[in-house]
Amino acid sequence: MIIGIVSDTHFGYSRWPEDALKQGREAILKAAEEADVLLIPGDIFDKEKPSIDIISQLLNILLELEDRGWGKNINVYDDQGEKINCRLPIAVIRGTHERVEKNKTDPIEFVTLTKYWINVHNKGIVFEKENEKLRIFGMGGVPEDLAKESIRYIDPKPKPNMFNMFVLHQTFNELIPIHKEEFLCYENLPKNFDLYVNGHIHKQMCDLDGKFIIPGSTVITQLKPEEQDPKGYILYDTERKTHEFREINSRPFVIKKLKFENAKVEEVKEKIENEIQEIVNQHNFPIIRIIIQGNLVKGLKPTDIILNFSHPNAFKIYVDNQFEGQTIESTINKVKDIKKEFKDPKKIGYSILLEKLKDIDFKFKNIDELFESIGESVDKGLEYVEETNLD
Ligand SMILES: [Mn+2]
Repeated sequence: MIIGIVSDTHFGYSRWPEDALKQGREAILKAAEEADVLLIPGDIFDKEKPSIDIISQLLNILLELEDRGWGKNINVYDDQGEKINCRLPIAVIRGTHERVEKNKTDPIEFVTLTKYWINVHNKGIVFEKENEKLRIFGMGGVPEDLAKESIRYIDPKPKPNMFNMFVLHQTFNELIPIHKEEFLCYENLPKNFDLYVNGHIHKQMCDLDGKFIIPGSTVITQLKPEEQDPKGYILYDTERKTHEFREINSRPFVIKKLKFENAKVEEVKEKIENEIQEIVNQHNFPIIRIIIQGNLVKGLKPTDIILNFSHPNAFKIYVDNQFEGQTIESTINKVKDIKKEFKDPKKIGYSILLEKLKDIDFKFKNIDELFESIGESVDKGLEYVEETNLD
C-alpha cells in the first residue's frame, strides 16, 4: 500500500492564511492522487478554536476527495476486527496547536464527527486493500514533559501479519541542539513497529535507516533557516519499505545576513535595498528576512536605522537589527540598573522592553500581551505585532 503523509498544514495561520490553505490543499490532494491511505500527524489547524471559515476550508478539501471517489477500495477496521464506517481512509492525530482543556472538544475531534477521517489517538486502526493490511496506532500531541509517561501508559504494541505504524507529534532530543531531560529520545519509542512518523518538526527529515520519518510542514510559520528548504509531503510504500519526498509549490523564503563596519545610515539602507532587489530578481514574491550585524559609525545608535522596507515584488520583508556597538554595553548597564530595583528576571525583561519601545517611539495598545508573546518566542512576538496591526 502507498501512504501519503502530510503534516503541519496549520490551516488558518494568521500571518499568511492564503499560503496555508493553498499549500496544505495542494499537498493533501496531490498526496491522495498517488496514495491509498492518508495520514496527517497533527497541527492540521493552527488554532485550537479555528473559525467556521477555516474549518470549511478543510472540509471542502475532504469533500473534493469524496466526490472524486477516492479511497473507496479501502476497508477500515478497529483492533477488534469490527468494520468502521468512515467516508475517507484518513488517519489523524491532534498536534500541539489543537490541544484544548480536558472535557472540551478539539477541532480534530470536531471534524471526526463528520466521519471524514479517523482520530487514531490511543488506538490502532487497520486499513485493508485486497489482502494487504496496514495498521496505524497514534498518540496525539501531549506536553513534552508528559510524553514518556503517556507512551508508557498507552503502551502501543504492533500486531502480527500486517504493516505497523506508530504516529506521534513531539520533540525529540536527537533533533534539537539542546538536550532536555523531558524530551523524548528514539529509545522511548514503542518497540517493533515497522515505521514511526512524527509531526511537529517543520523541517522534512528521515532517520533510523528510513524507519523514522518527519514530513515537515507545508507552510512557513517560523522564519528559521531550515524554513528555506522545500515544502511537501511523503509517499511511503509499505511493500518496498521506501519513501519519497514530493515537493509542492510553496512560498519562497530567503534569509540573508549583511555585515557592516563603521557604517552610516545611508550605507545600510542602500545595501539592504540592493539585497532585496537581488532576491526578488531570483524568487517569485518571496518572504525575505535580512539580518544586519556589525557596528555603526560612532554617534549612531542601532535604533537610528529604519527597518521598514517594502518592494512591489516581495511578499513580506523583515529586517532583523542585530547591530552591536553601544547596545550590548548599554543593555548590560541598563540591566544592572534595573536589577537594583527588581529581582524577578521577568520584571527586568519587561522594563527593558519598555525602554526599547520608548527608544523607537513605538505605541502599543497592550504591552502585557506583547511581552507574553515575545516571552514564548521571537516569532510569536512578530506575529503579535502583525496581528494587532500597529503603525
Ligand atoms: Mn506545527
